[in-house]
Amino acid sequence: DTASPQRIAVLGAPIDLGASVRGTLMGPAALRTAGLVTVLESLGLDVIDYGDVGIADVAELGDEPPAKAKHYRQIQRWSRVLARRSHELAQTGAIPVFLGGDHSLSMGSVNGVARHCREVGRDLFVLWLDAHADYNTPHTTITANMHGMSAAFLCGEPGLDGLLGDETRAAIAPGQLELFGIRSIDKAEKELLRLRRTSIADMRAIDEFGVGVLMRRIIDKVHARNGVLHVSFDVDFLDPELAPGVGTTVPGGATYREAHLIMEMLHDSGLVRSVDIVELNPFLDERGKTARVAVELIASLFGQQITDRPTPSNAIIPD
Ligand code: 5AB
Ligand code: MN
Ligand code: MN
Ligand code: MN
Repeated sequence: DTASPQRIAVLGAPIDLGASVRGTLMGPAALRTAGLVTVLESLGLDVIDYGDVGIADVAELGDEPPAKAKHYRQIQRWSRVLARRSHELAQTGAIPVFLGGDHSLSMGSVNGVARHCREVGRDLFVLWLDAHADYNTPHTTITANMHGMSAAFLCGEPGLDGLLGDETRAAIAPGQLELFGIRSIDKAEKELLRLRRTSIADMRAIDEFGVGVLMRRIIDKVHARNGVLHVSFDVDFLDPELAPGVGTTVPGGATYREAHLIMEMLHDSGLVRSVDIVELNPFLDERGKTARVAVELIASLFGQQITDRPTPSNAIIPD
């Protein structure tokens, strides 16, 4: 639409204490090694890599940690610094791309983006591509792992209310969360999701209707509300055959072709304003396979196409 190239702001968050399996802290390095920045540049985008964020300078707060939230203090420091950086990056007009790191990083990244959206009066919708719903709270969790709580936290569920301290918590309405690719939900988590009437495209729905129809529905809804999209891409969304480099594999995930179609449709929608790539565990990967697939998918999300169509036939031109 404009003459100046789209700007992308890459920020790594080497965090792995939110998960039970160590190793996602190597995720940002693996994604860079797999060529993330050069691939985006080759698409004509203006990429600034801000390196990795750290928590060394983030003070500890004095709130009472919840009984069931492992490494609460550390995750709190990550969330606080990420919420602040994410808000700053969104304000620059660039598209922030957060490299994880386990999925607890979204508590900070999405919060910052949501705060910015609130300030500019746009509704933020969050597309959660994941095998899991991540809709546990410290009350419902059976593992106490905080990477299973991020979506619930973002929807304002109780139990982690002191997490950001004085940082403005910007919750999204449960109706602005779109869970997609889900195939593993805990019992209490399922009840909470039912209570909130959360939109869930589980693998059964994907098998029955196909990703094209389900994605079109989400894209149309966001357009109709004049909203924008954050894509939180947990690589365990993909089938473990395709993406073995994750700590929480669940069989029966998205295929190579389904994942590419999703990314291409998201690009054509023009709605995506921010992205997380999370849960890549290079320690468990097979010769960089998962990192490479993740980079390919991000390239599709930012406009790489099999054939170079100057104007995609199904493009939706945002007003
Ligand atoms: B992931 C589980 N529901 O709460 C829990 O990988 C798994 O970010 C959460 O999606 C998986 O610990 C978190 C059993
Ligand atoms: Mn997740
Ligand atoms: Mn997951
Ligand atoms: Mn995981």
